[in-house]
Amino acid sequence: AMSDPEDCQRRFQAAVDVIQSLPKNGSYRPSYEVMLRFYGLYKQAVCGPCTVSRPAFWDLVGRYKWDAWKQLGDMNQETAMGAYVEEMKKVAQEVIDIMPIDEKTA
Ligand code: ST9
Repeated sequence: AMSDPEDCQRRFQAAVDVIQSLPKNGSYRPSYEVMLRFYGLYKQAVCGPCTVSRPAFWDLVGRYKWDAWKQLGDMNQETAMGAYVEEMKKVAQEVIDIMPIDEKTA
């Protein structure tokens, strides 16, 4: 069932595997906003709430990443896994809607 914790974990792992196996440079360029959304949910799902301290001011990327994770507060790990999967479905659908047919295999 959808609410089964093992099912949730399996779907999440499948989504993580897909994203980790995508080429770094492809015809689709995810926005920073999209990447940060995936990042925050991934950290929340895998590590739980963010308890580390905010990176130093010169580490801009580190701070954006930290903020994306921190803002999820105490969202529980299963909820984060579900949201990650939903986010991937949403982005995949956007890619399908936007891309010309011949670029989908490029
Ligand atoms: C293209 C093909 O054009 C055609 C379109 C296909 C459409 C498919 C649609 C599906 C959705 C796509 C969404 C993409 C957005 C991805 C954003 C991810 C941030 N999720 O181990 P490290 C963290 S494709 C989130 O050093 P790796 C990890 O905790 C063209 N975060 O690096 C660490 O942070 P910290 C576009 C994850 O293993 C940091 O990332 N291609 C995940 O070398 C670095 O980890 C792409 O967008 C995860 N699954 O790289 C490529 N795993 O240190 C997308 C790890 O703070 N993939 N992290 O703990 C990638 O960029 C990389 O595989 C990676 C991991 C960054 C996710």
